[in-house]
This record gives sequence, structure tokens and C-alpha cells, in this order.
Amino acid sequence: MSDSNRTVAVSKFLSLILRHSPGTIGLTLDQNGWADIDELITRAARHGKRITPELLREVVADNDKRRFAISDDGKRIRASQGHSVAGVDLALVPVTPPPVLYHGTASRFTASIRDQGLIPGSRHHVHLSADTATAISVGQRHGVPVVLAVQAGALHEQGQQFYLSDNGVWLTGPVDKRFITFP
Ligand code: HQG
Repeated sequence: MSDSNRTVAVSKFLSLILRHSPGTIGLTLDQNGWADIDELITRAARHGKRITPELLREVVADNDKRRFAISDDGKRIRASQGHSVAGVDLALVPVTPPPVLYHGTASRFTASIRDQGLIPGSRHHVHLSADTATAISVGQRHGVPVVLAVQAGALHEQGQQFYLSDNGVWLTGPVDKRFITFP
């Protein structure tokens, strides 16, 4: 396996464990989503995934979306967004969003979104981005991309909270269809 294939494989594995199913390797995340790095490495090895501390730090540092963060003391790691696992709250501080944020989706979902608004699905939040280029690449993961404009400022004025993840992804609750502009 090439170095870049190896780091992508480790990044995908860490996304699975740190966002969705830590129990796969018998790991428990703390209430803010942190895992002890030594324990993660030991438990991953027991499940046939050999990750050295160096490789793990390389994946965190080089990750294209900075998906993972290491604690200030260097001992713990967590995913910066994208969680579905129960019992984890990143404890992000609510912030005022810009007037408009974007959501990238696929054309096959737009009829349902027109009907129901945006829903988090299995994740804890609806994910929004500050720019349309990012929204297009998010939408492309699901099919033909469509970019929706979300009136975040107006929604915030109505009392809905917004958070900005450590890696620049905007997170919020369900978005009512009245605050969505379709192309
Ligand atoms: C869609 C990636 C039907 C929604 C990205 C999306 C992001 C609806 C899909 C992060 C709907 C859920 C999250 C409704 C929403 N009816 N479909 N009412 N409301 N949807 O993957 O936002 O690379 O759970 O539009 O960059 O695509 O993994 O969410 O298409 O930041 O780090 O339901 O994942 O980050 O899909 O992506 P997802 P997402 P990473």
C-alpha cells in the first residue's frame, strides 16, 4: 500500500471509530467525544489494525479536511464533526452564523428536502458550509450535486443555534424548508 493509500485507510478507520461505532474495537469515547490515543492504538491492534503513534499523528496533521483534533496535552483524539454515536456532545460554543450558509446535497434528495426541510438523519447535526465549492464536493458524495442556500442569519434570529466545528464545518439542528432557497 502506498503512503497516501495508507493514510486514507487510517482516516476512514478513525472516522468510523471516532464518529460512529467506537464499540467496534471495544473503545468508549468520553462525553465530549475524546478517546485516549494509547488505548485506541492498543485496541485497534487487537482488531488487526496496526496504527503507530507516528502514523496517527501524520493522519491528523495531513488530513485534507482536518477531520481529527488532538487534545492540548497530546493524549487524546476526537473527530471534529460528523458524529452519529449516542452520548457524545462536542460542547461547542454557539456562534452567530453569516447571513447565508450552503448545504450540498444530491438531486435525488431535493424533492424530499422541499417537503421536510433539512434533517440530520443519523448524524447529530445538519452540516453546512460557508462556501459553495465545499457544498458541491459534499453533495457529490451522494450523486449529482445540488447546492441549497440556507438563510442562517434569519434562522439564528428565530433562536436556532449554530456551531462552528474545529475544522470549519457549520453545524445546526433541522432546517425548516422556509429558510431554504433551492436553485
Ligand atoms: C440529505 C462529510 C432527504 C442531505 C461532509 C445529505 C460533511 C435529506 C444526506 C459531513 C433530507 C445525509 C456530512 C431530507 C437532508 N430528505 N434527504 N429531508 N435532509 N438530506 O453524509 O451533510 O468527509 O449524513 O442533504 O463533508 O452529506 O465525512 O450528511 O445528502 O461535512 O469528513 O441526507 O460528512 O464529511 O448525508 O455530510 P450525510 P452530509 P467527511
